Amino acid sequence: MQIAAPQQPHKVIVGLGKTGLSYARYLNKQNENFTVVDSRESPPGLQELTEKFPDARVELGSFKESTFLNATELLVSPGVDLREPVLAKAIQHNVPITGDINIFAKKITAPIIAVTGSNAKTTVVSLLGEMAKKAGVDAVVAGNIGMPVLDLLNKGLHKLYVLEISSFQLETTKELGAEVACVLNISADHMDRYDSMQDYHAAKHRIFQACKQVVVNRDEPLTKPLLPAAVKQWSYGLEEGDINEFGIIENRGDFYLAFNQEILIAVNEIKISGRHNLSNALAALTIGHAAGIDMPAMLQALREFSGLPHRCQWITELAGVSYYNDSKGTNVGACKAALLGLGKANNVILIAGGQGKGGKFSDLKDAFIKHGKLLIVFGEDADLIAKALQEIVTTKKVASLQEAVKLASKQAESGDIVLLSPACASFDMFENYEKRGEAFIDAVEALH
Ligand code: UMA
Repeated sequence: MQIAAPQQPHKVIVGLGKTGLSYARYLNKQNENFTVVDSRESPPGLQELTEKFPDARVELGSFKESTFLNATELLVSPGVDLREPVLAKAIQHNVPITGDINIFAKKITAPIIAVTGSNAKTTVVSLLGEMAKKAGVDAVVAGNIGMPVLDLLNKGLHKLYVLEISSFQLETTKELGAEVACVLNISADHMDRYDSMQDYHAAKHRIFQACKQVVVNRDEPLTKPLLPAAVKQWSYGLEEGDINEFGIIENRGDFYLAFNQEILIAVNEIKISGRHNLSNALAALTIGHAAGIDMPAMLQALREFSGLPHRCQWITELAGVSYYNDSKGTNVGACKAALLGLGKANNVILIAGGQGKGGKFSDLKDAFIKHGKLLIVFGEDADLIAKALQEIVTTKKVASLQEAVKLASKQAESGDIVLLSPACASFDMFENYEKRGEAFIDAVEALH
């Protein structure tokens, strides 16, 4: 591996994953020299970098202070913690730092819809993408969803950018200037990366910098920013809305999504399941309306939207028991939403476990009291979850996800739900949450 200390001041790309490679492509296009650093010895983007940019300087292993302090600018990947000592020192020495969303927002003149939140970001931006498409708007969905935004600059311009933005990406974003900005919800996540909930909250609220319109979730007061009255505010919530608000109304025992107290669409026309998904549907409609997307087209897209894999994904029904894969439920907030969204009285057998990331599992108590029947825990933080909840729900510990599924199927009765919503990251046992979800589906299919 070519390892060379830079001779002169230079831009430094920190982290060689998807974002790092997109920085390299971007700087290369600008004819700029750069150094790439990564604290892993063989980072995921290394092969592609050396193939495409054989002249790039690469430093692997422990970060070197001199490289950071000599940089004219640090282009930081979201996975790299700004508290990382070498990086923190460079920031203290006023070395400029930036992130991909920040660079992108400065380059683009078309409107940006910016969505963040602890959960449901990907569902909402995907649905918004479908809504824009149905309305004939030339829109693209990118960001934390898996498409680094800088790669969009190489692919021709669009009329509307729908961006999923993580708190990590927001940390390096200075002035986003979104047409519409929304924090969907805030619950503890990534607490290994933040010193406090306040810090996490502050990172999320950076999405509102210089935005033109704001969308607020009335059911989650922490999503409301402190902004001047001149910034237009829209809101949605699961209760009936007021004038100019989105909400849910009841009419003769049936429920409808509504705007301005007028019916938009019946709840039973919507395919994505659970109350939390009604909130997601309302979020997309409110954001889309603020951005000027045609309402009938949005409603048609909502009717057709059947959700995303690994997010409260219905797998099958066996002997009257429904199996749901919510492997993307990687924090307590997501798990709680799935329990409350899918549960009916005490009919949920929950499979949870993995790496807890400092999450507060006792926050699941109320949801368990309402809907929990049995808790099956596995993985690195199984004992922590059990300790937090075993007083209120029967809890069993198993060694693997396969064992959890077998036990769940033995204990379940007709009308029950077996839900994998781990409230944890997957990395102790799986490559990622997708692989964990696939392993769950395989284990369920093996029950046939
Ligand atoms: N690295 C270091 N030192 C560190 C930490 C990381 O060198 O201290 C290196 C790693 O060795 C690795 C590289 O940085 O080589 C990885 O960079 P990265 O973690 O920023 O990952 P990317 O591949 O660039 O993917 C990132 C987002 N990842 C994270 O925020 C952790 C992806 O979100 C996103 O899709 C992608 O940019 C494109 O925008 C993933 C994610 O898990 C899905 N996001 C979190 C979430 O949704 O909860 C925030």
